[in-house]
Amino acid sequence: MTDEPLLLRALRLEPVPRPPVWLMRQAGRYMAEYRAVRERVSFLELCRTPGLCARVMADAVDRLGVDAAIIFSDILPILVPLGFDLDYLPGDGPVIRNPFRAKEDLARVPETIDTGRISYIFETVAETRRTVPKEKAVIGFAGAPFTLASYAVEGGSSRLFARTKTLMRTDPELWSRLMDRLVDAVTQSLLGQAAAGADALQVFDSWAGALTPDEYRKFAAPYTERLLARLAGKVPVIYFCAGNPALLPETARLSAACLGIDWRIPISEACRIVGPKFAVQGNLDPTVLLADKQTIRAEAGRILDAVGRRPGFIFNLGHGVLKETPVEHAVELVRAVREFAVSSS
Ligand code: 1CP
Repeated sequence: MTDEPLLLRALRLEPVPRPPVWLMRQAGRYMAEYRAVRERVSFLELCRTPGLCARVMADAVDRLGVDAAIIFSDILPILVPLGFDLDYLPGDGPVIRNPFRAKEDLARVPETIDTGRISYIFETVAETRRTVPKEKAVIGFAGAPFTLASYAVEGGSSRLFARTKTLMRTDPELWSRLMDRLVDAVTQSLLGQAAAGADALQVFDSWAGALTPDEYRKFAAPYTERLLARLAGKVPVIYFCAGNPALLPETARLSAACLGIDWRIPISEACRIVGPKFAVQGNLDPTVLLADKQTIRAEAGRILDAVGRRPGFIFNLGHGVLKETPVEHAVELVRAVREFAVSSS
């Protein structure tokens, strides 16, 4: 018996006794233990305290019975060494007080970041690796360049990404200079996380789904590809692009080991589009976890029956756990996936 994490075997498309399972945003506000920690420290302080990050994630992994620990961190703190003034406001989410809007703003975005300013992320990886059992994979992560640019330009969360799209269309040269700097910073972060002991890395492109396939090909994919190419041969990378199944044929050209699939497309259809060369991860609608346990089992079963035996299938949600989710429902989902045996017919 090997204690190599199931997730790593699945990422290499090797046979596994059952699909590995973990949940995006598996530690967070839906868990009482997490809320108790947050009563004592702010979110940014928590991110900057590796021992506490490792504890928060290890407790969630233990409670849920999942096969992987994603490090407890966030995609946005990388913007701080890039010259952005980031804060998280209770209820409103992230804010960037000095957003990127014009040519003059480029001068305050360094070409390379001082990685000393994100060393707490690397320490969180190392500490999480020391804390969780060795048969569980530790996943490092970062935001994709487009998604990070959208926060930098909008100054926070957005629904329409109007400023971001206007900048990229009206000043493609400035857009590309900003994206180059994001690619470099994210590359430094992910290489550092790999060196600190991450078994796999995930790149979150949460908002690239707002683009058309043409725009994605022009304004987002080349930068993501440059990032992925720099990580090639180091550790396997999962690329998760949410919100727009029309982008799948584009994402299937990228140098990732695995593609994350949201819930807006049947998983069998997504697998057909991306072909056999990628592992695939997803795609249960996170709102299913708000329903009763019987419904949760039925919906998970539907996905497992369709692709549970496909080499390289990793069970996950189609986006992050919602904060209204009852923890026992998430536990029940993981139990249902763990009961699925690949050899049964
Ligand atoms: O306590 C709090 O109020 C903070 C809430 C919170 C948490 C728990 C934020 C603020 N970030 C996180 C942790 C986090 N973020 C993790 C690690 C925990 C885990 O997965 O279990 C990860 C992987 C992320 C990644 C993240 N942050 C993404 C990509 C995934 C996704 O959901 O699309 C994005 C877009 C963010 C930005 C962000 N950070 C926090 C919030 C509320 C948001 C989203 C804001 C928005 O909708 O624009």
